[in-house]
Amino acid sequence: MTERTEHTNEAETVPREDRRGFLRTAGFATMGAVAGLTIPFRANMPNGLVPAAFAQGDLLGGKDGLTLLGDRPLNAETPAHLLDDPITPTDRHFIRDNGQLPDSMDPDGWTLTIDGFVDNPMTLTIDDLRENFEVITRALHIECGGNGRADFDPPARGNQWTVGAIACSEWTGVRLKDVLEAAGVQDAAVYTGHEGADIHLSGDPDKFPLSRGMPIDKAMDETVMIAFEMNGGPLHPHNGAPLRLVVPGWPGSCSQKWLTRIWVRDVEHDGEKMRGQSYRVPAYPVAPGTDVPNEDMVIMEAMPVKSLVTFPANGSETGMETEVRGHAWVGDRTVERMEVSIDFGATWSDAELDAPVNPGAWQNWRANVTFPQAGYYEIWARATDSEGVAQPHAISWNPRGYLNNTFHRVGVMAS
Ligand SMILES: Nc1nc2c(c(=O)[nH]1)N[C@H]1C(S)=C(S)[C@@H](COP(=O)(O)O)O[C@H]1N2
Ligand SMILES: [Mo]
Repeated sequence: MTERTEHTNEAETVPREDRRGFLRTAGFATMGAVAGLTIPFRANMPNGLVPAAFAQGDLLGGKDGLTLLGDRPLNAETPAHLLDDPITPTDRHFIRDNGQLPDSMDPDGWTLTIDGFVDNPMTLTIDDLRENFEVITRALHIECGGNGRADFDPPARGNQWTVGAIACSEWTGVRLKDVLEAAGVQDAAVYTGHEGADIHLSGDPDKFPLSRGMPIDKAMDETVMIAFEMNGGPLHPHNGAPLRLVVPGWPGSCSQKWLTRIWVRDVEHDGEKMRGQSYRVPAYPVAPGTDVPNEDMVIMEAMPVKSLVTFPANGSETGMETEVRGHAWVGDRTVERMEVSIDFGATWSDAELDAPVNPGAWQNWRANVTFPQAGYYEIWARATDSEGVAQPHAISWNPRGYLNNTFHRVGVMAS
């Protein structure tokens, strides 16, 4: 990897691995000791009871500080201030599951099938991928198409993501393009269809919780990866272990987790959540609350320009001068400009913006702000992409609450 700015925040003064590993193996007595608690009625605790205070952490498989949105399927987002690192640690990568975890996530014996409109259909193990293709490591961002849905008015059905369904981890794997070239994509191919081993909520083995795809041109993009490592370690169970797609800049739903098959098709893929209103937006702007017929909805492709303020945290106290920093990203373009405002958007000043460490990575930015007097301020951050498109003030409303890229606002008390 090329240069990065490292910032640490308070939560990292305790080495997270140690704390997590310790908690995972600790009994109740030690858990109490860790939290600095005595449990007076410990003798009455049923054997195997997980103390309620620890239950969420346990459910989220060691994830650190994520906000649980729902547990069936499991969905959890990361508060903005916990996304401060230039590369998102595995235990802070958000979770968006449409079904239940596969029965087995054992990398040994896991296979990926490439078939359909290819000359050489193949079934590959993870070792085959490692041995036959160039293994690369890239920082790539994944954002859920519904990130920001909580701000829709009238509200949109679905997970009420605020700002934290975004992450940029470092992925190791192979280029999808290299694998597709080895399989020999035929001229008739127009689309991919992705399948994973997760289980539909109904338990029906014939149904996929999610099976999406992308146009063949996007599948052949250099940045699209089949990943078997995340941040130098195994993939987290809820982030698709042991094998997944990573399609930076496109709706997260393209990045199939627990990947078992890439079906090369001569028609647009019609798998689960490709049709109707799922991951689609109206072909034309509509007034909030409009019912849009299915035939007027188009499949979402590249995500719009967006940014986050990851320091300071919303609701925190700051001095009269502070560094403000975060990340900015955009679908198939790059972010060209980053600005901040402390006067509710009346004036904006340029922030320092890094180039992406590689194509498909988010871009880190920072600015120093000086508050003119003590009091409450809102820090607003606005990114502009390489086509001159900036983050808007207002949501472009759509029925399912996708693509909200309004700018991020963080309130602070300066003194
Ligand atoms: N097999 C499978 N892949 C999936 C999903 C899923 O439910 N099943 N969810 C998708 C959606 S909607 C998103 S936003 C991303 C989220 O990736 P993450 O959970 O690793 O953050 O995974 C995608 N891949
Ligand atoms: Mo998503």
